[in-house]
Amino acid sequence: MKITRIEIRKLALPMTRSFKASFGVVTHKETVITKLYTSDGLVGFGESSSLWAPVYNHETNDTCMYIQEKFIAPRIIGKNFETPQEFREAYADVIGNPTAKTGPECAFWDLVSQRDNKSLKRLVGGVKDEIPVGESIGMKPSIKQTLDEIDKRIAEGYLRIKLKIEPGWDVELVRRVRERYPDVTLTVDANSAYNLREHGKILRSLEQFEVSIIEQPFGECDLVDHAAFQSETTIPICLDESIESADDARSAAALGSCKVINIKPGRVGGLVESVKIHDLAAEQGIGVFCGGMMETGIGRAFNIALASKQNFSYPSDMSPASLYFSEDVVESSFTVKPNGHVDVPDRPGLGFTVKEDIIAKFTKKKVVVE
Ligand code: OSB
Ligand code: MG
Repeated sequence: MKITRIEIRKLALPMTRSFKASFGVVTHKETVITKLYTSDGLVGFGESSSLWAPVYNHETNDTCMYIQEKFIAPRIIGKNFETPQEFREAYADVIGNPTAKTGPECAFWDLVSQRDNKSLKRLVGGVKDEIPVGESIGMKPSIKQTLDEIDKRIAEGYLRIKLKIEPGWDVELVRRVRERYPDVTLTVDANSAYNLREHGKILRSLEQFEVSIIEQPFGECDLVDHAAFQSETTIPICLDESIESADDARSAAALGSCKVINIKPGRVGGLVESVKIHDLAAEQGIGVFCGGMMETGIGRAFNIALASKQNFSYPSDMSPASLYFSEDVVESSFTVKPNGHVDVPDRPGLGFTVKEDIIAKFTKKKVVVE
């Protein structure tokens, strides 16, 4: 398939409520949507969902747009590619910036899916018809408000509750949630807010509340302290920010830094690298779940396909866009069923119909390269 045109747009999406984590508060969500055109008349969509500032990883929505326009577009325009593996080779000399690379790569998967008349699920080797999901609960002004939100999600069927934590918003919160829900699968996510020397004891005290995962307690480059802590605690550590590639996953496995990996296509450059991490984790006995970057229905379509692979044994962060945004960019996106699962589409393309008028409505900046 010959790529003839790329449209890169930054969208600003009105949020129904803000989302707070240890890195800051997301009050208005921006994301980058990439559209690829081929000489055969196909179009494919992908998403690079980053944040307003480099507070989660080193990227932002603006750096994603810049890297795509200046360094990815010139390497793919006018060229022929048959497979996603071949496609990403075209910009393999561009170091890092995995979130920027995710939009174009996923848009190419969308094209391949349409060309081969084969769902994304089948293309990535997915085996499940439905995937278990949980919600990531942002930090609230009070524990009471947190419990109110958890009440709703549990009533809706969500199978796991992940609490965002930071020093001072941890033990008491977990105690109260555990008191109210003795049986719920409970995980915590610190987004790197702790360090081993100061906080090892506090984090270990979460063992008494049967927390099933501590996600990314320490710095993103700190595989060594994660390994030291994993050897001291019975709670499985899950790495998120630390894993930007299959090589990072290999290092973490060799050091014993985690027992679980949160695989986000948007953090590792797309589905090719995500599948590599999935396979490596399966070999190494590391569990995985699919995380998210509060994507729209476009980005979520790729996450769902990925999460239908065999080794995704933990519930994924797959709440529908409606939990964050007043309008989504796809028509009738997925819903969480009363059994806490989301159906995996099995038709060619995204599996959801893109609403181009909504994309246009929320476009803040647009760049075209052809
Ligand atoms: O650490 O998993 C994270 C959102 C933005 C940035 C980082 C994270 C998150 C979430 C929400 O936890 C996950 C989602 O539903 O997309
Ligand atoms: Mg996380």
